[in-house]
Amino acid sequence: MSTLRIVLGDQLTRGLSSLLDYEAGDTVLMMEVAEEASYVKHHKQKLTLIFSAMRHFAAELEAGGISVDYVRLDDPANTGSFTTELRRAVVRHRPSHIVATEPGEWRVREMMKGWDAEIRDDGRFFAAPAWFAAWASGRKQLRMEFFYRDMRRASGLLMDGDEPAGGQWNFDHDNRKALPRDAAPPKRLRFDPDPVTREVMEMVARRFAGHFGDLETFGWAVTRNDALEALDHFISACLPQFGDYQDAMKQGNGFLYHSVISPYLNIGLLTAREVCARAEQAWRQGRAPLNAVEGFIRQILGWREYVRGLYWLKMPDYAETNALDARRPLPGFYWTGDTEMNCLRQAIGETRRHAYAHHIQRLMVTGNFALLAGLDPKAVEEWYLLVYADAFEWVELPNTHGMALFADGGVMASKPYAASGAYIDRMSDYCAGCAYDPAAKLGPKACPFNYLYWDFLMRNEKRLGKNPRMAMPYRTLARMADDRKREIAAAARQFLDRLAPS
Ligand code: FAD
Ligand code: DLZ
Ligand code: SF4
Repeated sequence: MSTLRIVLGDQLTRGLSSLLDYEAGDTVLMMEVAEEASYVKHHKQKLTLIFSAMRHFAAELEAGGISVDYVRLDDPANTGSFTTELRRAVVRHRPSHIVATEPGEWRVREMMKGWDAEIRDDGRFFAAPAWFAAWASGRKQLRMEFFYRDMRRASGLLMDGDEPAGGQWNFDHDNRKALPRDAAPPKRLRFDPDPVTREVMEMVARRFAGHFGDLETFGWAVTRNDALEALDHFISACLPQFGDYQDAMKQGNGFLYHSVISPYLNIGLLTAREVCARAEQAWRQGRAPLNAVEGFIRQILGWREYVRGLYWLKMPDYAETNALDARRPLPGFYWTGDTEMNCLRQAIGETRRHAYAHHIQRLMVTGNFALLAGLDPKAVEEWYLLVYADAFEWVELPNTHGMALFADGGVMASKPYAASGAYIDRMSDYCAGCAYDPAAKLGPKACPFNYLYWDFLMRNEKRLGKNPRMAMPYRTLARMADDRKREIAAAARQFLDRLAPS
C-alpha cells in the first residue's frame, strides 16, 4: 500500500492537503511539463521562479526524509503534460492510491477529472469555494466589502470581540494620498540567483527565448526562507506607509511601499494566514498604524479571497462574457512599451523588467487604457496572465475581466474603473515626462486618456447611462455641446485607428 502524492508548481507549501498524511513508502510526484510552460508564453522570470522554486521545494522535502520523484523539463523521457507524466509515474511506482490538491485553474481541474485520484480541498485559503457559494447564495450583488466583513468575523483578524479593531471596518478615507516629492521608499530586497536558479535561467533562456520579458534582472526569492525575509523587510520598512501611498505611482520606482509578495503567496512559499497575522501583530505592537494594516489585510483577506470565490462560483461561463462588446486587437506596444504615452511606457517597461507592476499601474494605466480603447477581453486577459510573476487564472481573470474591463457587466465592480488623464496626473509624476499634456482635452498635445474617456462614455451610453454610480459623468456629458462631442469622437477614432495591432 503506497500513495502517490502530487504537488503542482503553485502548491509549494509543507502543509498542503495532499502532503498531510505522508507515510514512509509514499512518493511525492512533481512534474515540470512543457504544456504548463507554454499554454501562454509566460514571462521568462515567471518560468524561472516556478521551476527554481519547485526544485528547491523538492530538495527541502527530500532533506526532511520525504521521497520525491521529480520530473525535469529537460528529461528526454518527459512527455510534456501532467496527465501523461502521471501515467508514466503510475507505471514506475504502482501506487495503491493517488492524492492531489485541487488546482488553481479551471483548465487543470478539468484535466484532473480524467485522473483516478482523490482530489482534496486547498486549505491554504481562508474561504473554501463552498463557503463562498453559501455566502453568495441569495445575494443580488456580490460586493467585496460585505464579504470582507464576514471574513474578518470568521477569521478573527483585526477584531476586538465582535467589533472591528479601531471601531471601523475600512480606513480607506485615510489612504490614497499622492506621494510627496521628497518621499524615499526603501530599496527592495533582491535575491541573487543561486546555482539552481542559474541552471533554470539557462534552460529558460534556451527553450523559451521567444517569451516575454527580461531575464537578467531576476531577483525573486525561490525558497520559503528568502520569501520570509522579503516579508520581514516589507513589515518593518514599508507597511507603515503602505496605506497612505497605496495608489501612488512614481517614475523609476514601481514597488513604492507595496509588499511584492503576491508570487510567493500564489505559489505557496508564504501563506495568507501567516502574512495577515504578521501584519496584525505589527499594529498590535505599535510598529504600524491601523489604516496601513487594515488596508493591507483587506487586500489579502478581502480581495484575494473574494476573487477566488468568484472565479470558482462563476467559471467557466465567466470568462466568455463581453458586456461592453469590446473587439479591438491588443496594440503592439503592450509587448514593447514603445509608445509616446509615458504612463504606459513606464508601466509596461517595469512589467518587462520585473514581471511586476503594482495594482494601480495594472488597473488605472494598462487596464484603464484597455477599457477605454475597447480592447478585446480575451487578448487583454492573455496578456495579464503571461506578463506577471503572480499570474494564475483564478486571480488574474476576475481582476482583468471584472475589475479592469467590466466585461462581466458589473458582477464584480459596481461601475467601470474608467478615468481620464487627470487621475493619472494626480496619482503619479508620469505626466511631467510625457509628450502629451494631461490638462489638454483636444488637439495634438491632448492626453489621449482625456478624449478616450468621453468617447468611452458616449460609445457605452446605452449600457452604462442608467448606472447610478455613473450619473455624475453622464450629467456632465449631457451638458456638453454636440460639436464638442463630435470633435471628441473624431479625435478618439483617429487615435484608435492609428494603433498598430500586435
Ligand atoms: P500589495 O499591494 O502589497 O497587496 C498585498 C497582497 O494583497 C498582494 O500580494 C495580493 O496577494 C493581495 N491583493 C491585492 N490586491 C488584490 C486583488 N485585486 N486581487 C487579489 N489579490 C490582491 N494579483 C495576483 O496575485 N495575480 C494576478 O494575476 C493579478 N492580476 C491582476 C490584473 C489586473 C488587471 C489587476 C487590476 C490586478 C491584478 N492583481 C493580480 C491584483 C494586484 O494587482 C496584485 O495582487 C498586486 O499588485 C501584487 O503586488 P503586491 O504583492 O506588491 O501587492
Ligand atoms: C505556471 C506553471 C508552469 C509554467 N509550469 C509548471 C510545471 O511545469 N509544473 C507544474 O506543476 N506547475 C507549473 N505551473 C503551475 C501550474 O500551471 C498550476 O498548477 C496551474 O496553473 C494552476 O492550476
Ligand atoms: Fe499618461 Fe496622459 Fe499623463 Fe501622458 S499625459 S503620462 S498619456 S496620463
